Amino acid sequence: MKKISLFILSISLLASCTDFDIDDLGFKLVPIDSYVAFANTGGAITPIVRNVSESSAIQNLRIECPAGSLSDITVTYSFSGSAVFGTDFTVTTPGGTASATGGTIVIKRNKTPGGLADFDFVNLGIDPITDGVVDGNKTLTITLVSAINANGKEFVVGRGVEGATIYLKEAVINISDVD
Ligand SMILES: [Ca+2]
Ligand SMILES: [Ca+2]
Repeated sequence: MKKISLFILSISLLASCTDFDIDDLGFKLVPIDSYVAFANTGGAITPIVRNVSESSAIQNLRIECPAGSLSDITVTYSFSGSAVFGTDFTVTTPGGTASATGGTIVIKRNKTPGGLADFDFVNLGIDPITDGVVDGNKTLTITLVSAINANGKEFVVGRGVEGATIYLKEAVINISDVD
């Protein structure tokens, strides 16, 4: 009889724990968002702004998918600003394309999962052009437009939640004239 009473007491105590949560056990579940975004130095979410000149080396902009992907991701981006593709800068596009309005680049699926170094990413190389013309300073904004993998999964571009600030969807490169 005592055992049965204890059992009933235990059940009623459990039933009264309406706010039971996995956090109560000391665990914290932190999901890794499935987004594609630019990566700033050290994982910072501050805007990416590079101040360079026409004679500067290629600017590698890292585009990452921290949660990884089951297949290669094609990322579409656009250009805006006063810098002109083919005149003020050109692009190195591994597995992608580029034109005056923007282009695509492919994040290859990492074949050796496990560990931070295995995050799926690619570097978009923006190469400033020394044009030999006095043409003033130019600015270039690269905006991520969409990202989809070979399985048809679409990724959110930029970091953050809908309705709030979206981080690292854009990267800005200011190119100063050297002539
Ligand atoms: Ca120029
Ligand atoms: Ca120039």
